[in-house]
Amino acid sequence: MKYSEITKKDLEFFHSILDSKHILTDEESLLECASDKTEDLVFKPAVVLQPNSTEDVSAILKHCNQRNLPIVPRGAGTGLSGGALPIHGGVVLDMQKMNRILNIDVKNFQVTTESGVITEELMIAVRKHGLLYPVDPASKGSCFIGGNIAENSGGARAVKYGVVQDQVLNLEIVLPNGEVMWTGANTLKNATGYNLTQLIVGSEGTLAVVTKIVLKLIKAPTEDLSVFVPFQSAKDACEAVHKIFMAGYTPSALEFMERDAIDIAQEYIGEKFIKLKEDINAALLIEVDGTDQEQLMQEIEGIFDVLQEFETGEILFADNSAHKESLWKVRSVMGEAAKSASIYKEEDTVVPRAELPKLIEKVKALGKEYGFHSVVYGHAGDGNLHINILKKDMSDDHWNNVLPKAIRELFVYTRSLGGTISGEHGIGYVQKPYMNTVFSNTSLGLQRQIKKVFDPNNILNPGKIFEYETDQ
Ligand code: 2HG
Ligand code: ZN
Repeated sequence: MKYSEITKKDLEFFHSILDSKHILTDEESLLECASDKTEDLVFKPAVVLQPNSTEDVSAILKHCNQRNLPIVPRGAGTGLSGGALPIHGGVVLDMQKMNRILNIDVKNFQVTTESGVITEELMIAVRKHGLLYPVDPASKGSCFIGGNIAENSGGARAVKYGVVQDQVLNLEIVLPNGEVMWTGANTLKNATGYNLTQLIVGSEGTLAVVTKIVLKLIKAPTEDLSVFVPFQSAKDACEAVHKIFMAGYTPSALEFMERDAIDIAQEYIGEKFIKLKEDINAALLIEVDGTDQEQLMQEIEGIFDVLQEFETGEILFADNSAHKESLWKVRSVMGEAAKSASIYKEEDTVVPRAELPKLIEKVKALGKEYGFHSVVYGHAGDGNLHINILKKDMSDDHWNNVLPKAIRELFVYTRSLGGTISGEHGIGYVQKPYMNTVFSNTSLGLQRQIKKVFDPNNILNPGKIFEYETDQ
């Protein structure tokens, strides 16, 4: 697909819509929007536009559509599959100015927000009303709620409260031709027509630009307890996960981490909150929440009973909020820490949770076979493992030509366990060669046709999820 170049006339048009300070062409701003948190990839756009309203977004999209200019919506750039990379150059639509929380409807447990709001700010705002927006990605302090919609983000609490798709009631979107529409209704139930809301969730900015979001909220639990359980064997830690659920417990978080991930995270933080004995190779970080401390204690004791059959190390019980924060900090910086150590690729495999032990074993076996080092952690309660493959001193040839074979083998295996290749980070740019490990040509063909219905000129975030015309 050949796109037009941005001309002086295009810039003049953008100046007729936006304040000059929201049209960025300086090198620093272009470079800032040239990458996200995906590997070491860099694609420079020609211009960065910062709309302030739905009307701005509409006028910009309409123009790009008429002029055949590629345009890539961008949140905070924390994505891990390259969804925000402007791989064809063109326009980056930086949503950071659309950062208003529009309405907290305390009677109906709903919030309406613009898409450029930082997720944690939204959480804090609703919390003041005793309400909880429960989707808790590790990057919540910087990521935007709009980016979370685009990628269908999850995070640690998804195991009890669900992922983004479970919280979204309605979306205001702008189509590539500039038309503005709402996808659904602000209701808890909706059996009215096709579910366009859910089609947009997770569509990675390829179908429309999300400008407003209506989310459902819950009454915030008042109590929680966290425990850190070291295991001698990573496979055992994974094995314990489904047994906890089978015994009747639903933790609000159930996170897995390998020894390496804990060590790297603590080194990155510069403090050793958790001291592990030599024989410890993995851990589970378990949280339960509710409104009654005593009941939570009973739940934790019940979970300990389940864990008795495994070789565990000394269990750390977070008995004050500082201790709890330290434990969770180790978990939440894990991704950042692994990525600061080396160039990396991150896989986001997800399987039915009883299959986790097989998945972790396969990852390690493939590492031996293909010569790669992986640091694995993730949302074990959801069957979702983040597999960070570190390049370290691997040759470029091995990295570019051999490693993709190992990844393909891992994905085919994941599929054979009933799983899929992304739980919460999306397909974006880097995972699209692997779409055919999980989808038939019929399915890919249907998905491609949906893209064409929304974006016949393929201007909106082109080259993401799959190629527009053909399979890889
Ligand atoms: C994690 O589990 C996250 O550490 C990292 O998936 C991604 O929050 C993020 O941006
Ligand atoms: Zn995650």
